[in-house]
Amino acid sequence: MTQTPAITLRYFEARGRAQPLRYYFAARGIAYTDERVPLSSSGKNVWPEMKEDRSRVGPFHKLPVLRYGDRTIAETLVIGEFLHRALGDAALLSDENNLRHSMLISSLYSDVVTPIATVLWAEAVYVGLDFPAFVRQAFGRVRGLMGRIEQTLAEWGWTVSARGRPVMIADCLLWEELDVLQHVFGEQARLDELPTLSRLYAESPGRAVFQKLLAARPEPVTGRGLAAEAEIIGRIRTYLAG
Ligand SMILES: N[C@@H](CCC(=O)N[C@@H](CS)C(=O)NCC(=O)O)C(=O)O
Repeated sequence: MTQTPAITLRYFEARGRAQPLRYYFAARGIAYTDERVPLSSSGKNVWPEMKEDRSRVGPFHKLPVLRYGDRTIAETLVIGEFLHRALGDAALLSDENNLRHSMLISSLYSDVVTPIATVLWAEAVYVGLDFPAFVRQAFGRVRGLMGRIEQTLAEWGWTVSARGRPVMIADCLLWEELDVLQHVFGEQARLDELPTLSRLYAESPGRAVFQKLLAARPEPVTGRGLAAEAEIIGRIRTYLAG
């Protein structure tokens, strides 16, 4: 097992921005404390008070926050980049492959994670929104990008290179987004039409660990809570089928 200082990952009781980091620690056998802050929908609304405690929520008063020994690191992308270097992954990749790793993370985070979360939150945020039209538009963009990622990962030979090295942050984020895509958009995600991504999803070296973690703690993708999110997802699928 890799020797590290004490690690705590603090995030809400949701998959959200932290789930790929949870997968990463589990797949790599890295001991850490998975501190999950209850969502307000659970009835225990501890966040407003915690949010004022900079020692726990970091410089921007948001989560996730990583404690790594005596260091506090905020911002999801920065946490991922920090772990990639601190745990020796960057040293295992060539300059070119480090760039590819970062590019894939950046694209998935900005153009897949964020739009899907925005769709799930949209009705609460934008009063009077034409939600079905918004869903179709957002889904079209995300699905289009997945086609581009399919082509790029095939060109990069990602499936083969991923088999020859430890599970890295980009692998965890990619698997999570492929899972979330299907969870939210159902069969409309049409993953079967994307052979490289289908294969990466089915044969990712971390898959068994990721699935075990998900099954152990079924949680919503966003902070809306399981019940509210399930209802929204049901409607999203209806709009896309119509
Ligand atoms: N730019 C930050 C955004 C973090 C963020 O917005 N976190 C949300 C949860 S996903 C949060 O802490 N929300 C509570 C709040 O803002 O009060 C990142 O990428 O990590």
